[in-house]
Amino acid sequence: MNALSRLRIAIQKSGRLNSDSLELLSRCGLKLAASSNSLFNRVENLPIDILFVRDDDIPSLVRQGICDLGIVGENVLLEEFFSRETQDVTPEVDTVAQLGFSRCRLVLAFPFAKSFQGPASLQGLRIATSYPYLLRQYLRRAEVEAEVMTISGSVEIAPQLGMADVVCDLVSTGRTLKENNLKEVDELIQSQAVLIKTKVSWGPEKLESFAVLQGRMASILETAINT
Ligand code: PRT
Ligand code: ZN
Repeated sequence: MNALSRLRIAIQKSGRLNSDSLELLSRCGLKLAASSNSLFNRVENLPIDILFVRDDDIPSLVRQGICDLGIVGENVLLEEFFSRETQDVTPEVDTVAQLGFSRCRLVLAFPFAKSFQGPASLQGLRIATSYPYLLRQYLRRAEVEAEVMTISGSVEIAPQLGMADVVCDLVSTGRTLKENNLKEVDELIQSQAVLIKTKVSWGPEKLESFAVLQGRMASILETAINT
């Protein structure tokens, strides 16, 4: 069986999604070959390969059909979608399943002392975020003009440093916001990890491998919901 007939799945190389993604694939019965290559691994018992990448690269790898499937947060998927809103005709991706892990929310947070009376309170403010496209979408809908300051990490510290007035960032427990004297004032999206699938068409071998994987995953997810 050549490389083109093997199903290729992109997962995060390291970070919050990595171990849950690997665990799910392992529960689906996929046995990874012992390999010295940390970016690519063959599955021994099914015609499937795993590619380890940064989570931000997963939507475009799957959209372009370089990978057939991917496991990524809905936040990253939506951000990539809005970053391309004026662009091309390349097919989008299909979301096959919500996987129930890496749950978080993208929220707006204000310093404790600053009051929020709806999106209009953002007018003219500097907002630090790693999600500029989702934030601009929110601002457009609210018909508010604010300065979007894109930073790739440690967003919550920006107001204390005088870099921004407020922030728009992911929360799960809410601890980081609290530690930085910030309060949640509005929610942009809720997110969890999802399995996405390319719209680029497959040959019969890939279709067969996908059917096996999807069947096993569906019963695992169903069990998780019912327990
Ligand atoms: O290197 P690579 O680009 O692959 O990874 P990354 O650094 O971009 O992402 P990573 O591993 O940090 O997160 C991967 C995905 O996990 C995210 O895209 C979300 O889908 C999901 N996720 C779930 C989270 C969180 N929970 C989360 N709490 N991602 C980030 N956070 C951060 C948040 O940005 C904030 O700084 O955790 C802090 C808040 O956590 P609490 O618990 O204090 O609220
Ligand atoms: Zn990332």
